[in-house]
Amino acid sequence: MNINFYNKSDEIMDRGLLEKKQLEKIRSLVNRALATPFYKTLLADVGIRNGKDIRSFRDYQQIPFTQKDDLRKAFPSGMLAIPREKVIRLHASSGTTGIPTVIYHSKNDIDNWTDLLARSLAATGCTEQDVLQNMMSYGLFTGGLGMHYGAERLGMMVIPASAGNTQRQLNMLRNFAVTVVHATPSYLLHIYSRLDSYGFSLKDFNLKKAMVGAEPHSEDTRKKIESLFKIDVYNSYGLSEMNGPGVAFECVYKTGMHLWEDAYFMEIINPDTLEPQPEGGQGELVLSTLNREATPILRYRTRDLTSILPGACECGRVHRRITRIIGRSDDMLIINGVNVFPSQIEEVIMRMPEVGTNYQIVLEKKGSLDQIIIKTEVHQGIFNDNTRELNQLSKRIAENLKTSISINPKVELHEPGQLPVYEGKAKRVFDNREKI
Ligand code: DLL
Repeated sequence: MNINFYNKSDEIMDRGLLEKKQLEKIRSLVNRALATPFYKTLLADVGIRNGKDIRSFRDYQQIPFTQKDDLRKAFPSGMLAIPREKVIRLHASSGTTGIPTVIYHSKNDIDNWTDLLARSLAATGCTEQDVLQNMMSYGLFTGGLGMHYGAERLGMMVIPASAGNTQRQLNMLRNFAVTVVHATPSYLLHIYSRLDSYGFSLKDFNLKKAMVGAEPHSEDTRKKIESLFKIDVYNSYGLSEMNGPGVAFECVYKTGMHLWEDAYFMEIINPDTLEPQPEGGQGELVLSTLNREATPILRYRTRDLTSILPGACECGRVHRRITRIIGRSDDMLIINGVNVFPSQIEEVIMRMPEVGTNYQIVLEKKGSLDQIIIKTEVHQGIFNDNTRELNQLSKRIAENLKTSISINPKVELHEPGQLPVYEGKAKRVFDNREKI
């Protein structure tokens, strides 16, 4: 196996040295965090006034967790740790109504993140010989720009295709002899299903690898994409609160994702008791941004469920591997890569006076893409009117959901009393997609 390194000394080092560096980085991270109003209060409550107060990892574990809601409450800049003029970019998490979670980046932050992606791509065997077509959306979402910078840094030729427009994607794949694509797994399967109808066949392409992430997918889905396209597919994990892609990435051995431990400190906790899990136990991933300047984050509850794989990887990297994400400890849905909480859907539809009180959110696979169906009861009066009005109402509900939370649902209207009523906790979400 050909093993490539982007910066070998950062990837292969003594574990003891890595841990020593991590503790030093935690101390300076705490000092940076103390510059924000949010952490100043949070840390003072547990008696931490200086990074020096963290003498061991045990001390570190006294720091309270940070949650998505804390980031929302700190909107727009309660977690900004550096002067505004030192910020060169912001990203915000997708799919949130009203208050997004905003992450600011300094020049060093972008530089470090870029290095992590260059390192990740190199770990999959990418080199400057490769041409990467980036099919993740460019914008506030981190999948576009994050990967773009990393691939450029490695010297790859990057095509900033962004998401959607399948025919154009296929043309570019062929015309520029693309060797690597970056996309959600569901979009790659969708593209495959459209090859024939757009008059393409695999022979038109020079594709060798795909980097897939941003949404949960199973080992079978990976294998399916590999065998359909006859390429290698690598799992890429990340979240905007931790920069975006480039938090954990598979190497050529494809046996779990190396979590870049010189940039992120990881713990696995039991999401119910919040206690650390024993070695190798499955639980929720908690991360700290060891290097970040603009928006330092301590002990962030990702809500993603995984475990740390035992033993060393054959590639020799010191950074431990996590399993693919097997679910989430909250109710966040990921629909074609877009993150949505059911409560956000409820907020949008309940704002409309024609809509009744009962609704359901149904998720299905339509071909390889996710389809979301909103079934909602509407007031009786509307059913007495003509179908044109009903059609207009479904269209308006769909449009409101599209503009406020970027989902594209099919809307089904029901007469009052038609949807099931639950005595206890209402079941609103019916996820009929493949389970991992
Ligand atoms: O999805 C960042 C990203 C972009 C990762 C491109 C990989 C590739 P967010 O929009 O903040 O950021 O969504 C983060 O998506 O907490 C997971 O629940 C889920 N997720 C991301 N990657 C994977 C993956 C980006 N490989 C949320 N497998 C995370 C399963 C994933 N779930």
